[in-house]
Amino acid sequence: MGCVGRLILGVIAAFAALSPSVVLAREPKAELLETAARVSGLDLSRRIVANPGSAGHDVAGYFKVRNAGAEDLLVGMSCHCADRVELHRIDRSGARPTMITDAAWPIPEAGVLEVRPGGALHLMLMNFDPAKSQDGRVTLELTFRDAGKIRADFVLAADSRAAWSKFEP
Ligand SMILES: [Cu+2]
Repeated sequence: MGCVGRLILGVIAAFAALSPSVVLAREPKAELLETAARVSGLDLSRRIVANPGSAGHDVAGYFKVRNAGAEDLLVGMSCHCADRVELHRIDRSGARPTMITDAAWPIPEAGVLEVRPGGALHLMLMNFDPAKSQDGRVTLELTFRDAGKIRADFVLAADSRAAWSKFEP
């Protein structure tokens, strides 16, 4: 094979090697989008807000807290993107499901609080305004009884179940 033939094969191989990474670059995995959010022994991950696409809706948010330390309590959340952020629990004990606003959620000692799509718990961002997002994220402030306050980015997701499952197990 001549020099030119080898060169052409080399170019083809380079493109073949390159194209999958180009496709991946267009669809980054969710965990790559997520920056670390830690305070004391608490680690916040899978931070998602459902994106309604327009303003004026009450939208759900989800996240996971890993606790390496003693029991703590999530006592409040806020966002400049919403009138207020409530801790909602779906009560299915009656004839039809109702939403209850909790005052706080416990974070068990050396345990996990998982607020996941399809579960009993969700955040509710009242009168959410997606125009307040930046780079597809909004910043929420969480207040823990012992660990104090932490600000964390939440990724806006059109499909929060799909976004949740994109994260590492
Ligand atoms: Cu709700």
